[in-house]
Amino acid sequence: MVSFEEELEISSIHENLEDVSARNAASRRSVEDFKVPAAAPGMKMYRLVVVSFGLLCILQAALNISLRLTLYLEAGCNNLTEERDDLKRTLENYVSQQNSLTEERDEMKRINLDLEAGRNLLTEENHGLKRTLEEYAHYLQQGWVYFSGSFYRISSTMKTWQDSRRDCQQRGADLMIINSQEEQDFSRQYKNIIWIGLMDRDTEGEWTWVDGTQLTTSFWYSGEPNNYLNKNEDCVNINHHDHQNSWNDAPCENEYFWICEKKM
Ligand code: MMA
Ligand code: CA
Repeated sequence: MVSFEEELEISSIHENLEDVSARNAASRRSVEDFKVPAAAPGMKMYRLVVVSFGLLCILQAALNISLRLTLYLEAGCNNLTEERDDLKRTLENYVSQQNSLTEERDEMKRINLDLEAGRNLLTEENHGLKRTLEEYAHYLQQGWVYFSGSFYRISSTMKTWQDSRRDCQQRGADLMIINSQEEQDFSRQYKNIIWIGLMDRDTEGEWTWVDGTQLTTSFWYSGEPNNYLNKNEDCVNINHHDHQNSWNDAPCENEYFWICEKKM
């Protein structure tokens, strides 16, 4: 038999159980409230397409960027190549310009050397001409007469052939040498007997001029040379001025006037 108290206790347990089951039901509802409702298969496909499209877009963008980057870098590279080629050409131009300048400089150097040599020659020639001019002035001042490339001077005193020659040599000249008809004619204007630079002292009959050359063209007076009376007539003078052929051999120790010649 169930007592009242027991009945009370059971009923309270019942109530508790109902409470618990009610709370459980409430909490189950609240959990189900938070659950995403299971998607339908069409929706899933839609999501997949959207996500794939998104990924494709990203891929496309990445490709675009990389393509742009490649083109940009390629253009930059081309520019650099062109610039490098330009610089190469410029450098080559400089090098060839420098080479031609070097050649020009060497040519100039050669020309300069030639000019220097020419100038030295001219300077030497100039000095030579100056000396000649000074010599001309000197002989003219001393009263020498110029004729056909030589100066001549007639002495005012008389000496032996040897002393006459010495006098000429002291004046930078020598006794006259006659090589042509013109010179022969020139020599006849002086009316005294005058020594000239011809003798055969070394070998009898071998007439030699004072410059060491042998006699070729001669202007002996008729009958000369005769080594008159074997008097050692080894020296020659101009004796017969009024004749084309005026020479005579005479003893070298005789004293006559003399004529000096200075070849210019
Ligand atoms: C001079 C003398 C000679 C010359 C004869 C010619 C008398 O001597 O000048 O040398 O040959 O004259 O007659
Ligand atoms: Ca004679």
